[in-house]
Amino acid sequence: MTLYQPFLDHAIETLRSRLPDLAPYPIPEGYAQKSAVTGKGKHETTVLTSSTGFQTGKLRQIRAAHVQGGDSLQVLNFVIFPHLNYDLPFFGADLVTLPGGHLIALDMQPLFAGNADYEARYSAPLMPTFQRYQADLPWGGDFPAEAQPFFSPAFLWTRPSETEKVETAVFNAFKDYLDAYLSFVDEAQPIEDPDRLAEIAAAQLRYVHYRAEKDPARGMFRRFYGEEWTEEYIHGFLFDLDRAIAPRQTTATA
Ligand code: DBV
Repeated sequence: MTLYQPFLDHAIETLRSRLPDLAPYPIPEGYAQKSAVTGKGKHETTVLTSSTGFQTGKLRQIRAAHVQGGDSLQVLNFVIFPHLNYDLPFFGADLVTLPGGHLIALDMQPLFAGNADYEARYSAPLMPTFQRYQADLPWGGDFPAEAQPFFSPAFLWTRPSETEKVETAVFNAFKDYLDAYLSFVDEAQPIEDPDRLAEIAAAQLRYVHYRAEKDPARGMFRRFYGEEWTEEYIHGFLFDLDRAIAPRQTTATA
């Protein structure tokens, strides 16, 4: 069973058709695909994590982590990181299916939370769409307070119990949010002002440091693939801005 493959297929097809300069984003050796067998006897399942990466002139990294572990573990984590000379928000989709149900986080995550001008540019145009889906996808309840500054007023956060909701309303919201995001990308102009550039870099690093340190998936990845693989996956691919800014000398691995 795969629940989020259609989301990933749609995203890749849309990126290919709307971003003429789409190019691959390098994925470290041993990280594009990783599988592990878990469980015993008839509960034995294979958990496969597949990674996809792209980049364009305006977008530093477009990446997807797709975890497929049978009916009770399906995850698509799809994030777009703009280059540091654009003040575009992040496109953040965290689509998680666990035995307890579905957890859906979909947002255009702001660089500057609570900033009226920024919200007018990057959230207001999305609010009618947000309101339309919120009627069908009620608020998912509490989530870490420290994560709140990283979400916009259009944050679609919901925990539907019905899989059919994911296949219809969530899928349509994902498509509409991605479509709106790519229109923001089309309009985006490079920033030259040094102070503004410094603010953008600080905001992106704040977001990446928080997500890398608090990645709710860390425990899951460690369980399946071990700590070393997990830390390198998080810091070397999923949230790799530090490496992109100051590429470290890769020590020759024994
Ligand atoms: N989350 C990731 C990556 C994942 C992933 C790379 C590839 O950032 C999966 C895998 N997210 C994942 C899993 C869970 C969550 C939870 C497996 C469930 C963990 C569990 O309950 O066992 C949005 N993701 C969450 C939660 C939120 C998000 C709010 C619930 C966390 C909680 O309740 O403690 N997107 C996520 C997030 C931020 C964001 C936390 C913060 C800025 O942008």
